[in-house]
Amino acid sequence: MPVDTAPAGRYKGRPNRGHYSGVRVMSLTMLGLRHRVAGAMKRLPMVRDLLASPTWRRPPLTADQYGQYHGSGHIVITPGFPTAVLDRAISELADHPDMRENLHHGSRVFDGWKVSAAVREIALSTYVLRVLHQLYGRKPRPFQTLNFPIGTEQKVHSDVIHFASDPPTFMCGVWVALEDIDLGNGALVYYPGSHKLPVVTMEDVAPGPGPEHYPLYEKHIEKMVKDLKLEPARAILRKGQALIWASNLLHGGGTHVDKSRTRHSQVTHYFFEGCQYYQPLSSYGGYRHLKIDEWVR
Ligand SMILES: O=C(O)CCC(=O)C(=O)O
Repeated sequence: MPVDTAPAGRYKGRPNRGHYSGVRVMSLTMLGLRHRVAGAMKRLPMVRDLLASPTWRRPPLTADQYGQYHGSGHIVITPGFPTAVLDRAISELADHPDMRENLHHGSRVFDGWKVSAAVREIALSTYVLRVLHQLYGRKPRPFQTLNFPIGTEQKVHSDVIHFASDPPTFMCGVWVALEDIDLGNGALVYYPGSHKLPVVTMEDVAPGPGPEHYPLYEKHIEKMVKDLKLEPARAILRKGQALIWASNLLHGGGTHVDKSRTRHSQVTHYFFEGCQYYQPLSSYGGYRHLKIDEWVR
């Protein structure tokens, strides 16, 4: 079970920048003005001193937590998201067809941040961004949100097969429990320490890349977990807690036993500044299928 060692009450969600009833209405002029005002504020001597003060600059995680993350490939944090924000991340997507029609274990809303201010606020939480900056020494760049109504039961995988960076390992997932998660409603399963195993590529397991060969990858990982006798852990989380996993940590959706329950959750995937980003599933030989989606903003 993951250890929750992060301090509570550190939430500094970003203010709603122009989402109203799910529609982005802020103009570019407003955005420019906001940047100019923020820049001017930062130049004020008092604000400059405050930003330079040791308290402000102190990293959010302890050295032990830093070591735990890099040693095991995961950490549970409590960013202190207001309950209202967590609830709105559910309610603002409630009418989305993928949240209500023919629910199945693949059901999810891609990039809900574009229509839900709360989803965006979670993805851009200042506390989470500071934690990630500390863990990776580079500025985090969120590039995708996924919101799930029920457990995915997704087979065990490493995110590197989907999202890779050069230099490697500069990618992670932050999975936020929007309600209490336990063994009954699809708690994530993951394998502590597995991020240190060699990266498995499509070339290792299939005649070539391409989503059509992905089942071969899943089979290979299943066998590898068995052969190496890897010990699973389950992410039992309280509402508002978040599990961060390193890109190569093996993980998947646990069985959603109690079908009468939901498993509302949000994962945000992050890259880090200054890398090349690509999708191994569509890359082959020397060719890299670059990932140039929008950043969450
Ligand atoms: O939420 C889940 O059950 C699985 C999520 C996952 O594996 C991922 O985002 O990579």
